[in-house]
Amino acid sequence: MMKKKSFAKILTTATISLGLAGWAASAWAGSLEDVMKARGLTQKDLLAAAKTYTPTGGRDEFLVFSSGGQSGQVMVYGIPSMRILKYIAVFTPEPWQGYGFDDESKAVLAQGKIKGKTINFGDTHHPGITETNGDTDGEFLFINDKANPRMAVIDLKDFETKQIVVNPIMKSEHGGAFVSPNSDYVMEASQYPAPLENGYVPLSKFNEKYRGAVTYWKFDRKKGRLDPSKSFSLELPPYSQDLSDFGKGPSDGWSFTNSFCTERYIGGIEKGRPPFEAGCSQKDTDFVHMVNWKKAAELFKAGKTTMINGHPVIMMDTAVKEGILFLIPEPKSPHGVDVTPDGKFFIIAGKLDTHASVYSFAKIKALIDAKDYAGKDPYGIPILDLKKTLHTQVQVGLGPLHNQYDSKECIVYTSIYVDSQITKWNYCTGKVLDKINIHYNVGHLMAMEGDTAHPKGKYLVSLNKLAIDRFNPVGPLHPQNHQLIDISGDKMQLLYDMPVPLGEPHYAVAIQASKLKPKVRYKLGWNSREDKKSIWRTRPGREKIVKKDGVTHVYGTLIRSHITPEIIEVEEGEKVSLHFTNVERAQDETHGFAINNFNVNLSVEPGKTASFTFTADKPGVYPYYCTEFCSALHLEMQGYLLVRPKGVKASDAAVSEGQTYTKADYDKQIKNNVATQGVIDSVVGYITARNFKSFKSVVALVEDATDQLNFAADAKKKSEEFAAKGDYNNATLWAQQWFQYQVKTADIGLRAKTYLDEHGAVVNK
Ligand code: CUK
Ligand code: CUA
Repeated sequence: MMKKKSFAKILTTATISLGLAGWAASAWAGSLEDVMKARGLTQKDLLAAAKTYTPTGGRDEFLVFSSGGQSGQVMVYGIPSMRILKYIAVFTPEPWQGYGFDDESKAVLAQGKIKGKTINFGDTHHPGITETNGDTDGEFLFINDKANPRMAVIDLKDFETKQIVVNPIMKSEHGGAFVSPNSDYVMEASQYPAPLENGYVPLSKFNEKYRGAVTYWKFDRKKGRLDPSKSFSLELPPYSQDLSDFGKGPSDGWSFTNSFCTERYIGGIEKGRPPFEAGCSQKDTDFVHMVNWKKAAELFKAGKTTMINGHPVIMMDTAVKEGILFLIPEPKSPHGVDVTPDGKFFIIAGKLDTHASVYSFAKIKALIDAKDYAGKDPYGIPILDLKKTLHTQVQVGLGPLHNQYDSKECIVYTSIYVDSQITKWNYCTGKVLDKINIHYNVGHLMAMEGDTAHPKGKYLVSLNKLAIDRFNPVGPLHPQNHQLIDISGDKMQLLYDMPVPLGEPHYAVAIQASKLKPKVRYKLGWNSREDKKSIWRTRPGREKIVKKDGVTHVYGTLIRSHITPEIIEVEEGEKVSLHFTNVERAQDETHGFAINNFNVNLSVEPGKTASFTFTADKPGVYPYYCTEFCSALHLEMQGYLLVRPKGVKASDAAVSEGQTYTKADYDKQIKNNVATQGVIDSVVGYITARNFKSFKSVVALVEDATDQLNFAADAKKKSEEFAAKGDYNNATLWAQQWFQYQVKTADIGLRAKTYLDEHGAVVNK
C-alpha cells in the first residue's frame, strides 16, 4: 500500500514550492525594456498587447459565438482576450461533452436524421442570438447546417444543444439562422435549387420543377424550442438564394434574401459545357427578394398554403397575388445583405463588383405602394427599378462581401475578399474613411453586436479564409485566422491574430458578456437535454439496480471520489441501462464515465443525470472509471462491469482482496485523521475570521466543504461502529474513507482561502 503523506506535510510542501516559483519568475523576467528587446517588440505591439491582455482571473467584455464550419460545432471565445472558452457540440458527436454518447444527447442528434439517415456532420454557417426589440438578449442561440438543411437551438443557460429541426423541403440551405427583432421567427433560405418534393426530377425540368424557398421557423421562447407545427415556407424561383436579414424599425415585418445565379444555369462541365462559375456570373445583376413576412404569417394562418412533404408552403403565385414578394436587382453575384441598425437601409455588396449598394427602404416602400414596377421575372414576381431604390453606391474595394455596423452613426465596415482588406465607410454620405489590410481573404467580419439595433462598437473581428504564413506551420491543413481590430478611433488598428483550429468559421456574433446568465449547476437529477427532472435520477443512499421490461436499470451516483455502484454484474446478452446522477453541489465538479470497449464517455456535470444503454454482448471484465480529474483520489474513482457467460451462476464467494488490517493500522489511521482535523480547523478558522460571506464563490465553497464534513462524520461513525465490534479491517477502511472526505474538505478550504487572499478579504471586526 502506498504511504500516505499527512495533510499537514502536503500543506508545507505546497507553500515552499509556491515561494520558489515566485522567486524564479522575478529573476527571469527583467524589465519591460529587456523583454521588448529580447522579443523584438515595438511600442505599437505593446499597446496592442495592453488592449487584449487579460490578467489572471480577468473576464472578457464580450463573448463571441462563432460558427465552427464543417466541425458541426459552435466556438465560444472572449473579446478582447481572444481566449477560446468552449466548443459547443451541435450536429456532430463530441465525446468530452458526452454529446452523441449519452442517451439524452443521442436523442437530440437523432432529431437531425434525414430520410432515416444519421448525419453526423454539419456545415454550420450563421449563428443568431435571440433578440428583443432588435437587440440580442442572450437567451438562445440558433445555428444552421448548409449541407443538410437543419437548424439547431442552443440554450445559453447551459450552452447545450437542445433541438435540431430538419427542413422538410430544402435540399441545400445557406441563409439561416436569422432572427426576427422579437424572435418570433428564425429564418432559413435555401441555396442550390432542387425540387421541394423528395424524389427524382431531371435537370431538363429545372425551370419548371426546381425551386428555392425560405422557411420561417416559429420560435416558442417559453419552451425554448422551434415549433414545426407553427412554421411555414415560401416557394421561391430556382435562383441560388443566399444570405438573409430581417428588417427592423421602419422595415420591421419585411425580410430580405439575396441570390446569385439568377441565370438559372445548370452546369455540365463533363459534357464540355462551361462550368457553373461561368454560367452563374454572366448577368450584371441578380435579385434581392423582399418578403412581407408578417403578411405571409397571416396567409399561413388563413390556410393559403400547399402541403409539401407535410409542410405548409405559400406558393409563388399566391405570394404574387397577395403582394408579399418583390425582387430588386443587385450587382453582381452578391453575398451579404445587412439591414442598418435603424432599419432605414440595407447594404448589399457584390462579389464581382467593387461597389456596395445602399438601398433605401422608404424609396422601396413608396414604389411598392405606387405599384411602380420595372417588370416581372419569369415567375411573375414584380421587379423594382434598381436606380429608384438606391440611396447610394460606394466603391469599397475588390470583392466586397459582408457588412457590420458601428456604434457611431452611419459607420459601416465591409469585408473585401479579393483585396484582403476591411473598408470603413459612411453609408449616409457615401464616403470611404479608412482601409486596413488583413491576412488573408476575409469572409465575414463581426463588430460587437454589429448586426443589431444598437451596435456596441469598440472591436471588429475579421474572419479570414486563409492563414498562409501567419502561424507556425502545422501541415497542409492550416488553421483559420480571426483577427481582432480596434475600431474605437478614427483609424482601425490591428490588435491580435487568433489561429482557429476548427472548421471554417463563416459568421460569428458577439454579445455583451453581462447579458449572459448561465447557470453553474443543474437542479439535482436533471435531464439537461429535455430541461426537466430525469426519470432516471437518484440520490445518495438510494442507488439501486432494477430489472424492468427486460432491461437492467442501474440507478447510480457520482461524487468525489466514488461511483456507486462499484460492481455491476450482468449476464451475457442482457440489456443494461446505466443512469448516473452527479450529486455534487460544488461548482465545476464534473465527473466523466467511461467503460472499456463500449465506446462511451459521459459528461455528468453537477446535478445532471446521464444515461447509457447497451447490450452486454460479450462475456468479460470491463473496468469503468471517471474520466475527469475530479479530486486527489480521482484515479480510484473506478469500478467493474462483469459480464457472465450465459448460464453461469453468479458466484457469491467472499470477495478476496490484497490486504487486511489490524488494530494497530486502525489506531495509526485515527491518529492521522485527528491531526488532519486540526489542519482543517485552522483553515476554517482563517476563513470564518474574515468577511467570507461577501464573496459568493467562497460561500459556495464553504457549503461544499460543509457537505464533505458531513460525509466525513458519516464515515467516522461507521468506522467507530466496526471498531466497537472489533472488526478492525472494516473499521480501518472506513477510517480511510473518513480521511478521504477530510482531504476533500481541506482542498476546498484551501481554494476558499486562496480566493479570499486574492480578492482582498478583510478580518472581521
Ligand atoms: S458565408 Cu462564408 S464567408 Cu456562409 Cu455567410 Cu460569406
Ligand atoms: Cu470523478 Cu474523477
